[in-house]
Amino acid sequence: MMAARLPVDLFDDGPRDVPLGPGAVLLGGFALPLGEALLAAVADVAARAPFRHMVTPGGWRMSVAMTNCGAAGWVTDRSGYRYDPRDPETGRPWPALPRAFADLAARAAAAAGFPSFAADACLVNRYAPGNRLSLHQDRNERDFAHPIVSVSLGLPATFLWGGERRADRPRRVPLRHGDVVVWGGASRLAFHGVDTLRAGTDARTGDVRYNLTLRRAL
Ligand code: MD3
Ligand code: FE
Repeated sequence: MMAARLPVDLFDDGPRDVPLGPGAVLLGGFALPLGEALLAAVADVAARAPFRHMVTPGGWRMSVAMTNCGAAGWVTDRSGYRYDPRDPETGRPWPALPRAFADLAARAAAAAGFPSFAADACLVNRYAPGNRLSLHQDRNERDFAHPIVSVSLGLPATFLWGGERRADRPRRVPLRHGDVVVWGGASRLAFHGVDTLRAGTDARTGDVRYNLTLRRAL
């Protein structure tokens, strides 16, 4: 018997390459084929450098849990923000940057017009329902000519993309599992954040969202 043709749109989950602004592009689903390998690598990193809630210079504990891998990791404490070659919690160097992270970042950056991007650091963020990341700029890296590549895994989130000034009303960009965004050029110093994560269940990550930000920090 002939199977009934389902009313599916083959392109529903196809590529969604959306230019977000000068130097910024959303590569929808770019990391989908690698999702499981990336999550396995996150678990491996977290086994050696556990997720923790860092304290801001102002004394607030961050709701988002973080860890790092690579030659240096982004940390904050009462003394300020910095890249540190060692994990302050263990005194050991951060776990090496997994090959899958570095390869993905290079391919995504090239697809977005940054052909020679070589990440040396990755901040791994873990969001539970109710967690948010308030508007900020990423300016602890040495050279802003390098883009930042971000990879979303697990629960969906709403990314908040502000402008050059903190007061600019942010645009809301939905990010799903497997989405990759490359932020370079004139967008590199844009204010950005993540809206409060809504509760949900993802088949791959359960009740959390992970975000990888691959950077050239040093
Ligand atoms: C735009 N992470 O770790 S990723 C961060 O989803 C951070 O966890 C968010 O902001 C997250 O610093 C957003 C997207 C992102 C990352 C870096 C950027 C957007 C950016 C740097 C400049 C402009
Ligand atoms: Fe950021």
